[in-house]
Amino acid sequence: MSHTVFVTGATSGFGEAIARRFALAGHRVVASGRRRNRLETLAAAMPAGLVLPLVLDVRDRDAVETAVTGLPEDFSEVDVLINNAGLALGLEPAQRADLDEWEEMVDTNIKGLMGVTRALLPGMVARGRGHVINLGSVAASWPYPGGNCYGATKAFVQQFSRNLRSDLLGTGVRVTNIEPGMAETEFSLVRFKGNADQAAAVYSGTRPLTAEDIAESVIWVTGLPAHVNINNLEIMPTDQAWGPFAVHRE
Ligand code: NDP
Ligand code: 8X3
Repeated sequence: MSHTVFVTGATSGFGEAIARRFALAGHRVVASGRRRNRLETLAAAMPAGLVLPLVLDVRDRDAVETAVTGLPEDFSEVDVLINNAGLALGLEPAQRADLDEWEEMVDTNIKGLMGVTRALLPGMVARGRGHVINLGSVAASWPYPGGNCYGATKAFVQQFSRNLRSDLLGTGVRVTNIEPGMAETEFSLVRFKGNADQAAAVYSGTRPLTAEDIAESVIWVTGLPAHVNINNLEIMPTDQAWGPFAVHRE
């Protein structure tokens, strides 16, 4: 079956890999993000007419509404939404963290995801089929120093995904929360404000997940029969696991 897929954050990392995988499999893809040149490069590299580049900042609620209602006919019946746009900023302890950065994470990872979901859900419900795939994180369930607000935004994504399932029961619309661990994308470059050495050190000497690994999991969950819903999928690199409890001693 051919899908119409709406991907947020398709200019880099997971979103770009997911958009590519769907387009190369012959599905129509609305590829959105803020960097126009990257979206146009992606569209030009894919089979003609399958990728619609859409410049969109998910934090702009009105722009999200306008973009969704203005989708050209060929791309208007979105049946797969990939809520991927998101970011972590900084790794400072809460008492030193930048409040503006916390707000940017909330505005993007929580409010942006809410807005795009709310704009696209009615069409899915009306058509009796659809799939919302949210990019959560292991940081939703497992705390780490400096993960403060970022992890909390992903905890929202986890519970929002579950509550969506409750609301959508009987509509034919599926919801999946994919929770990756360490994956090498531009994520750390963004977190460390463009400091390439600091970003590279995160992945140095280990074998992180790749964007392609996550795209593969998205293709898997969407390709399952319509009566099967993967609720939550936590994925770590083999080289990553949990740490022990931390104990402060005098
Ligand atoms: P990247 O930095 O490579 O990609 C992030 C994407 O989000 C970019 O395409 C960026 O596009 C987009 N984005 C950021 N802010 C906005 C915005 N306001 N409006 C629209 N798009 C936006 O990181 P990843 O691919 O790794 O991250 C994708 C998702 O996966 C995020 O939600 C992240 O939290 C999550 N994740 C990442 C993990 C990792 O280790 N890499 C692990 C677990 C989860 P542009 O700047 O062009 O707008
Ligand atoms: C990204 C993974 O561990 O950097 O969500 O928070 S982590």
